[in-house]
Amino acid sequence: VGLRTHRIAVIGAPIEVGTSELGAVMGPAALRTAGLVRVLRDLGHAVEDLGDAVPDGPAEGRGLPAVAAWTRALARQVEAALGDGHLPLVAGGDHSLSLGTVEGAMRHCAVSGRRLFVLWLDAHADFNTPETSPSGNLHGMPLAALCGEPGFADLFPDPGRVPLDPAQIHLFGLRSIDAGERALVGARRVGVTDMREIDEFGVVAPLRRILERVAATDGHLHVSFDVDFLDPGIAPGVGTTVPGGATFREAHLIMEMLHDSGLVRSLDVVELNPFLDERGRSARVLVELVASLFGRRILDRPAPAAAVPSGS
Ligand code: HAR
Ligand code: MN
Ligand code: MN
Ligand code: MN
Repeated sequence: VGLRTHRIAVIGAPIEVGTSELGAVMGPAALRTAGLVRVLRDLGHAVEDLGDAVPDGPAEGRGLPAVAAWTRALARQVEAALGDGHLPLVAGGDHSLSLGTVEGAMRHCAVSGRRLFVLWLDAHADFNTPETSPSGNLHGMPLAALCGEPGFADLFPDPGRVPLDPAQIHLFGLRSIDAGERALVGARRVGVTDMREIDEFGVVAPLRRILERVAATDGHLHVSFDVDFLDPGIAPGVGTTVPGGATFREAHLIMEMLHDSGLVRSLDVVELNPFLDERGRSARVLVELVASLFGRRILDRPAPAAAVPSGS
């Protein structure tokens, strides 16, 4: 696997209307401060920092109208970046921003003809509806909304919109799920690799299966990386820490495998809350991991043949 260079469009999404914990609005700035753009350029990528997105409409309060305004803006920007041949890297901001990024990727895939797959690296399933949510926070609901579950009126007003198929989603790292959400994830047959599976088999076997599935159709892999996927011991800067998260080495290996697959075409880095961080630690860990996803490697040796799907 040689060095792949991309044209990367970095888009800040300073959004915290989807959560009750303030501070995620500072996430994009902290990621830039930790060297996000510089690190990618040093790897040889052409990086355009498009600055921070601006909501398309009033975005006050924590309700659906505010999230809808962000969703419109981000969907449009991500679709445009992909159409331009860029790989959009959207830096958040709470996880409701993925309503926009995944929607943008869906619209692009409707044109490119590639099948979209969404890899959701997260402690949570983010598959609540307003009905099942214990908190009412929209960052716990984006996947349900994208899949067309009821209760999200006006978020996607186009009556002809084809919802995301839950079979195109794979939750990875799951260890916190609400009762109603669990029932829904099961009923809709969302792909899941929970922490129990990672404890028993490691990250390589389950991730390889996912990558093989995407590679089979040369699909578009959208990766949505929630900081709380990581163990709070290495990434405390997030409002919803859950014990027992991925270690640095697990996450690092995942990033290397994603890179070697060549399948990632869009990326979210979400839920960083610098107000809760400890001296920039979490932001720095995230930048390290992003660098690995974009080709930083320890040695210039071919990846072990067993670790990557063939043909890429
Ligand atoms: N499941 C809980 C809820 O809906 C917590 C969701 C937290 N979500 C995120 N993103 N931090 O994964 O309120
Ligand atoms: Mn450009
Ligand atoms: Mn999340
Ligand atoms: Mn989460």
